[in-house]
Amino acid sequence: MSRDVLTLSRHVLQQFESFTAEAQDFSALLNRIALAGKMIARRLGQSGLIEDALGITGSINVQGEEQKQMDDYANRAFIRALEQTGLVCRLVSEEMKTPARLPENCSLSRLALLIDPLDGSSNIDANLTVGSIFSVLRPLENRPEADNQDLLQPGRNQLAAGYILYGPSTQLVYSIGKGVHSFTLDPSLGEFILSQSPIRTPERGSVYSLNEGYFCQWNEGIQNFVRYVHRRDGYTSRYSGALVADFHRILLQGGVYLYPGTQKKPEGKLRLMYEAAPLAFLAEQAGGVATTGTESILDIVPQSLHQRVPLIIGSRENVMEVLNCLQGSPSPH
Ligand code: P6P
Repeated sequence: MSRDVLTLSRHVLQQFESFTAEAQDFSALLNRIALAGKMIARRLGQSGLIEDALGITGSINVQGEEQKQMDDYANRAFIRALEQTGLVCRLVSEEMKTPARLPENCSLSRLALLIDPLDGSSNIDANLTVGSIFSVLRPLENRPEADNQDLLQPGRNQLAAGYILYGPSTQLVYSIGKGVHSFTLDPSLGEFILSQSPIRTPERGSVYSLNEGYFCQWNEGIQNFVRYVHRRDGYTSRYSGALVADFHRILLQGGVYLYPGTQKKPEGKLRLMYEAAPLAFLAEQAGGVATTGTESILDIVPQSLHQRVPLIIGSRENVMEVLNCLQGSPSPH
């Protein structure tokens, strides 16, 4: 029997189990995020062929990093996909110091979208996998809008989170808190079609994913975990340089991804509100865990929109092995 063609917008409505205005707004919002993803996927597919799609813009982004042409394009794609919809007001982005208002006079009480528009963009010039990460928050009514304090809330408050993975196929993975669901873009239809639902992360996996080039900068606990996996059969290393790709593998197959802090940068590299928190939301929805090493990612109350945080995320048993090493008691095996 052929599989039903279930589109993203219909799946979102089904998730709400009713066609309320909120359900329709969410369906429309996920559709506009998907539109941004289609625009970015199309541009990535042409990047070796058209002028100024590769390389750098010459400016430095809010992260203090060289902005890639595609970083700028991806950020503008999300703005263009959302600016006239009235679905969200503030767009928080890794590429912008302050949130964009969509449109300028929008009501700050409307939903906010937080994005890493193109994660892993250093992979682009080598034609490797990259992704976009998104998170949806409702502003807190009891917090001032000034300085976006009404957005500084723990990841457990997210209304939705997900990512778009630009790989051999383009996939959109999302959750509104009712499990994790994956869609594959059918270019001939221009639609994201349901491909895996629900996604459950194995209790244990064989993959560990971290950049061992930083070994000397890590604390003793992380170094002990690396020594442990080197001695132990059953672990294999995979690290692509794109968080979304490395996380997607672990979400499906199990294992653990780490981007630890170092003595010099205890907070690590990854951003809490639009990288770690949305992926932590998905990880927990799929049965996995996400921690800084001392606290759950989803419990952290952010102090700023672009706050960095160490990240250890993946299968419950693999993350526990990391925590055992951090707490000084080498894993039992
Ligand atoms: P490093 C990409 O810049 C990113 O934010 C993640 O996608 C990726 O996992 C990590 O940084 C790679 O950082 O320091 O290993 O090159």
